[in-house]
Order: sequence, then C-alpha cells, then structure tokens
Amino acid sequence: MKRRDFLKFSASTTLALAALGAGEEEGFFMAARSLADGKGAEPMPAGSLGAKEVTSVCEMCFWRCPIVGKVKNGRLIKIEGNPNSPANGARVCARGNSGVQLLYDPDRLKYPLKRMGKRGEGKWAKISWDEALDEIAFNMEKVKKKYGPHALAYFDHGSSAEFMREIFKTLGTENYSSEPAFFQCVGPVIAAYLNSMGYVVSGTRQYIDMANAKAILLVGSHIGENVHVSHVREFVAGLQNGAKLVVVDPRFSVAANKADIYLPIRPGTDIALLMAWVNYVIQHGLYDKKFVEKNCIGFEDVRNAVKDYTLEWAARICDLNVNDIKAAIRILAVESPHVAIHPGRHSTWYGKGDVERHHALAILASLFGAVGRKGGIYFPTPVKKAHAHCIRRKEKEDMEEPDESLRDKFPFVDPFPGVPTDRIIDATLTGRPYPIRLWGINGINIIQTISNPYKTMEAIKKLDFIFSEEILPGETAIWSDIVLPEATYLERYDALYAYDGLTPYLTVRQPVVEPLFDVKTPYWIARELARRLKLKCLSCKDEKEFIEEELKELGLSLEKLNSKGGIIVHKANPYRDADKLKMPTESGKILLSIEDFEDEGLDPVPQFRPTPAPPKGYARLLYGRAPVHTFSRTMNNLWLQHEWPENHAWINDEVAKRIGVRDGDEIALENQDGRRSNPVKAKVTPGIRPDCIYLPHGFGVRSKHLTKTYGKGASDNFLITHCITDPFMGSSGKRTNFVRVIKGKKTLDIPELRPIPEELPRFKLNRA
Ligand SMILES: Nc1nc2c(c(=O)[nH]1)N[C@H]1C(S)=C(S)[C@@H](COP(=O)(O)OP(=O)(O)OC[C@H]3O[C@@H](n4cnc5c(=O)[nH]c(N)nc54)[C@H](O)[C@@H]3O)O[C@H]1N2
Ligand SMILES: Nc1nc2c(c(=O)[nH]1)N[C@H]1C(S)=C(S)[C@@H](COP(=O)(O)OP(=O)(O)OC[C@H]3O[C@@H](n4cnc5c(=O)[nH]c(N)nc54)[C@H](O)[C@@H]3O)O[C@H]1N2
Ligand code: SF4
Ligand SMILES: [Mo]
Repeated sequence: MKRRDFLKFSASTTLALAALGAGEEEGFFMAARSLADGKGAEPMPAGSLGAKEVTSVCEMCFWRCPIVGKVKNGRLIKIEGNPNSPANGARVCARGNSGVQLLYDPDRLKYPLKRMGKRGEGKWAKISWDEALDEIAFNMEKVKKKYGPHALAYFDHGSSAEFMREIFKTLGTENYSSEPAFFQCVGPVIAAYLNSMGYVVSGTRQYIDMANAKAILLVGSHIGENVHVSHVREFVAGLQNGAKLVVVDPRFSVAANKADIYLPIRPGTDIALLMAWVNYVIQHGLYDKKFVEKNCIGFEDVRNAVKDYTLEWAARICDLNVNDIKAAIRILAVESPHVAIHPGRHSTWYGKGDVERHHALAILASLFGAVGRKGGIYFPTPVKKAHAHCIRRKEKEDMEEPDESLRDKFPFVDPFPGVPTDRIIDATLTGRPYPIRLWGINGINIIQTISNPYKTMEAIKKLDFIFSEEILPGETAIWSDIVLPEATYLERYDALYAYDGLTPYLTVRQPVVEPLFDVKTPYWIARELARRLKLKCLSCKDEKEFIEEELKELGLSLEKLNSKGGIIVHKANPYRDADKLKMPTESGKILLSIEDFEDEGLDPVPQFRPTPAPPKGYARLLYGRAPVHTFSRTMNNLWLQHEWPENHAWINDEVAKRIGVRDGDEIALENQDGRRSNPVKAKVTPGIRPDCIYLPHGFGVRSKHLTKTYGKGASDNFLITHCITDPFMGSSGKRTNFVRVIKGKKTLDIPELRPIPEELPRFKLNRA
C-alpha cells in the first residue's frame, strides 16, 4: 500500500475503531494515550496518525519546499514534504522538519516592543500594536518631510517582505536593498549569465541538469552542506547514474568527498584554472565546433585572450598538480555535451573577479555545447503567475522622480531593482550623496548578513529611527527602536509561489495553525501602516482576498487548489535542439566575449587578475553552510541545536601541529584589522589547505534573548571587515579577510607551508 493510501485508510479505520470502543483496539489506544500526554485524556493515537493535514510551504530556507503540516488538537506535531510535490515529494531536510520547534520556541517575539536601553542593548518595553504602528508612521512621515523620501531605506529578504517594500516604494524611495541575497549572494552569477546567455541561470533554481549529467563540475558549490532538497536529490541522482564528479575547493567538502577528482585550489585563483582549461579545450579541439559556430559569438576573442594560459602555469598559480587538472578537464570533455558545469550560487567571494569567474564557467559550458542539452544548463519553464492589483500602488499616483545616484556607479546592476547594501550604509554614515535617516528591516539579520557589522552598527547609531519586523529576538531586533512581531510561515498566508526548474509547480503558503501570542501577519502589518500613512496601496482586506484574486486570474481558487493537494504541477520543457537554439539575448546567441563589459572598461573575456594573497602570519578566512542550519535564523532551534550546537574553526593539521593547537582546543581568531572572534573550538584536519581557516556561517549569535544559542560558536561576519565591491553590480566580496589564531593569551602566526608565486601580490596590513 502506498503511504498516502495507507494514511487515508488509517484515518477511516481510526474512526471505525473508535466507534468499537473496546476489545483489542482498546489496548492500542491506551498505550497511545499514555504516550501522548501520560494521563490518558485523549482518544487519539500518539504520533501523527489521524492528524489533520494542511498543505503549505516551508520557509526554514529560501528553497520553499511544499510541505504538509500535521495538526492534532490545534497543535502542529509534524512537518513532512507534500507528497504531490515533484521537487521534494514527502521529503524535507532537517531544518524543514524542525519548523515545529520554531513555532513553539519560547524565545519567540510575542508582542510589539519598544526599545528602552541603548540601541543594541536589547532592553524593551511591551507596547500595543496601535502604539507601535503610530510611532513608525509618525517617524516615517517626519523623516520624509525633513529630508525627502530617499532618506528612507529598507533592507529585506524573504517572502513576507514585499508588502512593507510596497510602502517604502510608494513613499518614493529607491533605497531598498531588496533581497540582500542579491548583493550578498547571487549578484555576480546573475550578472555573468544574464549578459552572456541572456537569462538568470542561478535563479529561483539553479538550472543545471545534474540528474542527467555524465560528468559534474563544482567550483566552490558545496552541495551536501549547501542543502536544498531537490538540488541535493538531483546531484545524488546524477552520481547514482554514474556521473563523474570534479570538485574544486580549498576545503575537503562533503561534495569533495564524493569526487573522482578533487582539486584543493589556492583560494581566489579559480579564474586561472578555468581559463587554462578553456585554452586547453580549444587547443586540443575538445570543444563542440558545430555548437560554437552556430550558437556562440566571440570565439576568436576567447581563443586569443586565453592563449597564454597553460595548464602548467595554472598549476603553479592555483597550487595544484598539473596531471590532476589535465585529467579533470579530460573527464569533463569526454562526457560533453552531457556535462553539468554548475553555475554556482553564493558568488560574492572576492569582489573583483567574481563576475569573471562565473563568466568563465559559462564559456566552458558553451564550448562543451552543454546548454539546452541533457545534463547541461537547461531552460526554466515559466509557470504563469498572477499579480493581485490590490497590493500594488496605483500607477497614476504622483511619484517622486527616481534617484539613481546610489546605483549608477554599477553598470550591470540592471535589471535588478534596489541599491547595493554597502551604498545605503555608506550614505547613512556620511550623509553623502544625501542623508539616509530611517531604516526598516524585514527578514534579514543585518548584523550577521551584511559584511562589516561594526560599520553597520555605527550607521545604525546615526539613524533617527529604525524598526523591524521579526519573528525572533536576534541581532536585528536588539538594534531596532520598535520591533513588530510577525506570524511565522506556519501561521500565515503569503503570496502564490510559482516555481520553474525541472519540476515546475504552483503552490501557496497557508496557515497550518492559528497565530500564537499577539503576533500579526506581514500583510496585516503593512496594510495597517499604509492606512496610517494614507497611502494608496495594499487595499485588499486580507491575504486571502489577494490570493483568491491571483488564483482567479489563473482560473483557480484556494478551494480548487486544496482539492488538488495544494499544488498544481506543470510539465517541464528544459531542453532545446542545438540546431534551433535561440538564446534570450539580442542576437539570439551566447556571448562568449561580452562587448557591453568592454564598453564599461571591464574584461570582455575573463582575465586572471590576482586577488592579494594572505599577509605573512595569516591564513585566508573562508566560510560556508552548516548542513542542518540556515544562516543565523535556525541557531536557536531546539532540534537543530541538538544536531549541531556550535561551529568549529577548521585548521590544517600540519599548521595546527606547528602552532601547538590540538583538535577540540578552544581558540579565537583575530583578523587583519585586529577584530577578534568569540571563542570557538578548533577542528584539526588534513581536509583544508594550510593557507585557509574555515568557519561555517551563522553561529556566534550576539543576542542574549536567543537563549539556546547565545555564546555558542564564532561568527564569520564579525571577522569580515575588509570587503571589495564588485565593479559590475556592487556586491560585497567577503573572502578578502585574513586571520591568525589566539590560544590562551598567545597570538599564533600561521606558518606559510605553501610557497606563494611571485605573480601574486600580498595583502598589505594597515597595522605595524
Ligand atoms: N544547509 C544550508 N544550505 C543552504 C543554505 C543554508 O543557509 N544552509 N543557504 C543557501 C544559500 S542562500 C546559498 S547562496 C547557498 C550557498 O552555497 P554555495 O553556493 O555552494 O556556496 P559557495 O560559496 O559556492 O561554497 C562554499 C564553499 O566554497 C569553498 N571556497 C571558499 N573559497 C573558495 C575559492 O576561492 N575557490 C573555490 N573553488 N572554493 C572556495 C569553501 O571551502 C566552501 O566549501 O547555500 C544554500 N543552501
Ligand atoms: N558573513 C557571511 N555573510 C553572509 C553569508 C555568509 O555565508 N557569511 N551568506 C550570504 C548569503 S548567501 C545570503 S542568501 C544571506 C542571507 O541573509 P539573511 O536572510 O539575513 O539570513 P538569516 O541569518 O537567516 O536572517 C534572516 C532573519 O530573518 C528572520 N526571519 C526568519 N523568518 C522570518 C519571517 O518569516 N518573517 C520575518 N519578518 N523575519 C524572519 C530571522 O529571525 C533572521 O533574523 O547572507 C549573506 N551573508
Ligand atoms: S530545503 Fe529544507 S529548509 Fe529549505 S525549504 Fe526545503 S525543507 Fe525547508
Ligand atoms: Mo544565498
């Protein structure tokens, strides 16, 4: 019997058996009762059997897997994947499963708060919703009147943020760092692929067909620690089908663990390797000539630009074995065109060279003809989405002239909306080109997410007013003047979700349980604020009204969607005939060499421009994902805490031996600017290069109100004080920081075990 049928069957038999009342079944119920509450009060089996099932959408990370919440007596007891979902099926990851513990976290924000102590201190008084919203409206109007609309800025991330963003937009400001995930995460990949292939290859999904690939290349992308259920499934399916795997990473990641060839590259030198591979592929005729001739522009430019990049040179620059890099490129070439050259996702690594690195990956994929073909980069299938008119502002309303001055330095930030995070913070600090005096925050941890938290904290101190919508009393909350407690994803409707990818579908988030405490939904909060500000947006009564409006446009309704298991699955159309390929670029072709880049004084074909190597005595600070956590947002989760309560600093075993650090020792890290981390345990391992130290991100939370996680582990972000801004679209490169080790009272210099070639400049310390 299938699991679903079994559930249906057991739901009906539960009723039938309950009617019987006695006999053998009695024993079963007795046992279940005592399991459930120890008192025997309820005629209900323990576990999720017989629970009410509500379909919804996970928000424990941004993948938003369709889920089913299992509710008994009004209490959520279990979360599973929605079995009708083609992406995750009945599966959720550890974090998805632990949403239950977010909902019932006693540390949650329960009612509106007003700051009492200093900003950052976390001393609050409880206030009413009316008081909170009146005060926010008063301050928004005051700042707008005194300094103009551009003095208002909004930082947001996540699905609940769009309603409040509409308020900021309607008030007339361009200064929303909408999706810091763009400027702190995917910006460089997007700029590279949009300009070469004409579409966003790393979008809501990463459109790379690993499941059907015969070979896979991962540069950095640490799938397995980077966990998105369907992406991991596709990766595993590919490996199960026998795909060869090449992993390029200075650290022996979970993915590296499964590699046929693992290349422990010197960090920051990936372009050297990629362009040497491009040269090798061209020189040895390993590219798909027909595909390139028919579908690509700029092949000759590439050939000329890379002709001096030999494998021997790359081996020296990248500190790799030349035979390994040759074997790796041959493995990929043999399996072309069915090779998955993964485009990457988090790409704000070095500031300069980030777009070029992903452009180089796009060139390699194109030379292999691995676009639109099985196993390669594929095309997303658009799923029709509607937009409720009652959310947006009225078009004809008088709007301020857009002010592009914080954006216009970056030629390739278009078509993405919003302003680079750094620019908003700098304008707040300096008052130039104009003052920014009020921030609204929603769904982003500004202190742990945006590089250089010291600068962010200084900027906050300068503000007239700062408010946030939050669910937990983390760093964002303690830095706010007013904190609005939002319903969690399990207690609210959000917009419709249309997902493309290999498994396109339309689904909707809906409340699994009623909101707890005195929290409100993001739509209610924004509408109440809009009303106070007399704005002509957010005119629908509630979430249900605009969702029904959107569904109606698609010929659906909530009832109809729910009768179909909460999800409508579409057919994917990911592949194209290489002879009839038409790329969504102006020419319909892939741009191997990008003239628009050249016009802006940037490299039309990627060139290796080295990022400075560590100064003497320091290692480069690297960071990445903890598989059972999402950034800082899950740190206080009881179940996930149990799995992974703190992070460890990975240190190379040979280095550790020389400086006298043993596995499990408590150390601290100190960066090039003298900033020190919280104490953290050392993980001594041969699985990291001697010139790097690695910290999983999200730990080292600095709000005492998150009682389960406060004081555990160290934050990478508090060591990221030196950032290089990407010249294409203004993202913040973060892997440009260096650390040494503090043990007890001693500062330990990192010995240089790998010689640095002359071509690589060294980072210059500011201090003596
Ligand atoms: N469990 C979990 N999964 C997540 C998330 C989460 O919070 N938790 N977040 C999701 C999000 S939003 C994103 S953007 C992705 C991020 O995940 P990815 O896009 O995979 O992130 P990367 O930065 O590519 O990968 C980090 C790896 O890069 C390696 N690395 C560091 N420097 C270099 C270098 O110079 N060259 C090379 N080749 N490798 C280097 C590090 O050692 C580390 O193994 O993860 C997603 N998945
Ligand atoms: N140093 C460093 N910085 C990084 C990264 C890194 O690895 N290292 N990774 C970068 C990447 S790839 C990304 S995508 C970004 C992610 O950056 P963020 O999105 O800021 O990540 P989180 O730490 O999860 O912070 C989310 C915040 O939203 C709150 N929250 C959670 N659910 C809700 C909700 O339903 N409603 C509201 N209103 N709030 C909610 C959480 O409590 C938390 O405070 O960080 C980037 N910055
Ligand atoms: S990958 Fe995990 S945390 Fe992310 S949406 Fe899916 S189940 Fe939720
Ligand atoms: Mo991200």
